[in-house]
Amino acid sequence: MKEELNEIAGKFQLSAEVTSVKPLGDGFINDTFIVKTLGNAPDYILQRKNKTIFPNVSAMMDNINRVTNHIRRHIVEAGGDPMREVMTVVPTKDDKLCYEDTNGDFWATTVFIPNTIAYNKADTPELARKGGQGIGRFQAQLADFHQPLAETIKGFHNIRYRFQQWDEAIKRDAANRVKDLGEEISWIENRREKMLDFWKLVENGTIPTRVTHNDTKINNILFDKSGEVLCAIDLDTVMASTSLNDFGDAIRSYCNTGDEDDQNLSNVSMSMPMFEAYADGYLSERATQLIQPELDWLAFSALYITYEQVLRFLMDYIDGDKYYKIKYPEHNLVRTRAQERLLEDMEAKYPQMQSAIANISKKYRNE
Ligand code: GN1
Ligand code: MG
Repeated sequence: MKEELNEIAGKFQLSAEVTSVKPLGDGFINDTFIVKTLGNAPDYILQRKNKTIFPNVSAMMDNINRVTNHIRRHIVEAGGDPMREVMTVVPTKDDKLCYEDTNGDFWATTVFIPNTIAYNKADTPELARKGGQGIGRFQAQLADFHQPLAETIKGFHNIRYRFQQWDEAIKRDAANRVKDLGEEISWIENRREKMLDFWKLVENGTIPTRVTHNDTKINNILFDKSGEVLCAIDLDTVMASTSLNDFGDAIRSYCNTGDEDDQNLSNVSMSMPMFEAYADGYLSERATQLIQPELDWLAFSALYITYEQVLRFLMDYIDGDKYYKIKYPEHNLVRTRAQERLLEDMEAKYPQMQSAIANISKKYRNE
């Protein structure tokens, strides 16, 4: 395996000889490796992209390449550091953005950014504020990106499409688990109409579609050692979507006082101080650019994305754990229950969340 990985790394335009290739992190979707090189040359991140989840890796890499090149131009104009404040895609020696190996797996490489921190949890409001600012800035850098992007995962945050998949999964009952999930399934069904009512506002254009990240949980943001956001990573899902999804998914992760897969549900709740801090950072960059319906529905986006996440974890459990990597047999069910608890707490705090957004946006819009 080691030799094979070295060989795969060697397919890319690296600026020095490879000294080692080792696994990095524990992503849910792709397999990630760090490629160390000789001397002062940069190191690299090598990823085997999950081809079941991403049916067209070339189109995905083309999205990432165009988006990062666009962001890089803004960074250079602003006098920033283009090697640290945005990801850099490294092409193969024959100038492609990904390499297909003999098994039909697709690999892609980016430059490794040294001296950074990625968090799995936000433990201070200050960190949440910086995270919000980081995603706000990312969206702002892409506000003038008007090229079409490939839809890397069909209907990713489209709840109508998710219900279609959900109805099929229940009917298929591939792992024969539906019979034990009555409570969880009713929990989803009780909220179906409310979620679809919101989605109609996206379908009728009241809430616009923009270029967004779509997977903004905290460990997809790189911070430097002084606590400033450097850049958004894990750009596999950059595509056209509503700005709300990036906000909602971040709240789902930054503001949870427990873990995403906490077995102890009493650890799980939505922290209002973290919510206010994240919203303050995000709106400091975006309040004057978003339109009123986006601001009106910003708090709801946290409920929407958390709901979608419950549905996706439970659907994967029903399907027999085909999508997310799991660490033990009930993992997807544990994730489901922990995210249900988080959403219930958000529902209880929704009026507070809404008034916080209204106050913070007024502040930044000088109203
Ligand atoms: C996956 O790839 P990663 O671990 O950052 C997933 C997200 C989920 C998240 C749940 C492409 O994110 O949508 O919200 O797990 N990414 C994809 O933690 O499905
Ligand atoms: Mg990730």
